[in-house]
Amino acid sequence: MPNFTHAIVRTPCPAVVQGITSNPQLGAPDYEKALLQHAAYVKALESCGLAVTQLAPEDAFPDSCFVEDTAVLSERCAVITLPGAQSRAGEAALMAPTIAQFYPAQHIHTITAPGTLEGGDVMRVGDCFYVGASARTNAEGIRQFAAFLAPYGYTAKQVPLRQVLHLKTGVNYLEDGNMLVSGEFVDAPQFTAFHREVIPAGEEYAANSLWVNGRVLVPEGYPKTRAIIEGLGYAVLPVDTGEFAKIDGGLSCLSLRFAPGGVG
Ligand code: CIR
Repeated sequence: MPNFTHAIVRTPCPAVVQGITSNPQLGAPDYEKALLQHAAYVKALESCGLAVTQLAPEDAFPDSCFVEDTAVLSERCAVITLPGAQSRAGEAALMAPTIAQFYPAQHIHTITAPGTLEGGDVMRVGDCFYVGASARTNAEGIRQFAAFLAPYGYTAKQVPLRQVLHLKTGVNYLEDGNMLVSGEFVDAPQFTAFHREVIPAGEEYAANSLWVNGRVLVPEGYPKTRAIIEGLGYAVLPVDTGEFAKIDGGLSCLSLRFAPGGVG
């Protein structure tokens, strides 16, 4: 995978305190803290060499800081998604004009109803895109996605998913053949060819650690996972995402990372 040159983020809006959550017992995010954590996240991306486009907060969409779910970006093409969460469906159209600044129109494709797909369900390994068939991403969305990618020489492989929100909630590729796996993905047959590191019990949230240009962003507060990743030889950048964790958001969800126009 080529290094990323760009990232897109969206500043959390005040309504982020009403973001969708499967863990209401954790309480709502503190808005001011979320803003500070988001700013530190942007700095971490910049320190990895990315030019970060920061979009304005959108209060109509509480979860709109989780831009990863609105698009899948590669060197050769861009796919605007259609989030399966009803309150988030409009976020994709909101992102489209920004994508158009980076990709020629003929290389931008858009998932349409009845298809749904969220970027958190897409994990790239080289030219293969694994797609979680989740409550948010349906078979028709995956079919459209695979058809969009095929002419560019990319493939899409469906991964069944039963327990977690998105595919990348539980499994992430760190490049170099290394993969972090947790829960239902520990023995998933799709991933047995990789060097898999199992996330220790109690640190499942850190399965969503993020490779960026040879370094790995790791959520703060997960020392065992950090040690595992350092043991693989990566320099680690700890980033506090505690406020986003309260509404099921992880490190990858908060940005789109890409290198447009690298190939073809
Ligand atoms: C949601 O439920 O959609 C948000 N509260 C969290 C989205 C997390 N996104 C991601 O994992 N890519």
